[in-house]
Amino acid sequence: MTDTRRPLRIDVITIFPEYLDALRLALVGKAVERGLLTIAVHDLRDWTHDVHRTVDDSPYGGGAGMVMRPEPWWEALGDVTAGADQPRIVVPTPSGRRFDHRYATELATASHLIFCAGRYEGIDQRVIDHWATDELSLGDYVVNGGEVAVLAVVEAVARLLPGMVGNAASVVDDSFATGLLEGPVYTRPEIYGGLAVPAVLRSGDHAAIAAWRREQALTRTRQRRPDLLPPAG
Ligand code: JD8
Repeated sequence: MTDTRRPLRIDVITIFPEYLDALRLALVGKAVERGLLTIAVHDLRDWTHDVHRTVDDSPYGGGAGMVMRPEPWWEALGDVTAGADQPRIVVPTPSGRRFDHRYATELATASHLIFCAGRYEGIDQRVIDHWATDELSLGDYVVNGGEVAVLAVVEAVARLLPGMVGNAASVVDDSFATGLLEGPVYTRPEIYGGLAVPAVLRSGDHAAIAAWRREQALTRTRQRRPDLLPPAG
């Protein structure tokens, strides 16, 4: 089916634009080539006006580290949003809404996503208060900047776009789309390291294979992520 939707537009603002080079590779890179989405990466320092291209300053109230100055973000977001139609402006932060499959499906319905990848101790709160529609957390741990969250979110959102993944079934079968973890997968050779591929997978009995795969996913989910299963009873 031809997808008549306009391509999802993604803008990323960062002081490490090369960090996002990975988005040119693999499925996301191919999707950009196919026009399913556009990705523009912007160097925040292009909106500074001093010889040192300064993006940070000491925190009011003292404390360790530096805070990202509001001015470059304000000017960058003013330019990137110019003419845009209600973009979702997503700021990765440890204090954000936990990113998960449901959140990915929400973001995949947007026509324009702008990611603000912060560094240091974070971005001046006034930028977030005025511009951000979303504060998003990759998980309950701390990393050194927002770029890795942008990579993960763009990967997760892009695979949900119509036409992105060749075999549409593989997306609906994704772990968190089904509520279960992925089961084991195997390929040739039939025996390797003295270990054989489960016979059912070589049986050609598609009903038995489907049943086996579901049981494996259920068992793995019970053992590793019981929180994903509905409460018993
Ligand atoms: C954005 C700066 C580093 C965070 C002082 C360490 C997301 N799940 C997540 N963990 N950490 C982040 C994240 C960390 C960031 C920035 C996202 C910008 N830092 C700061 C506060 C404490 N350093 C994240 N999504």
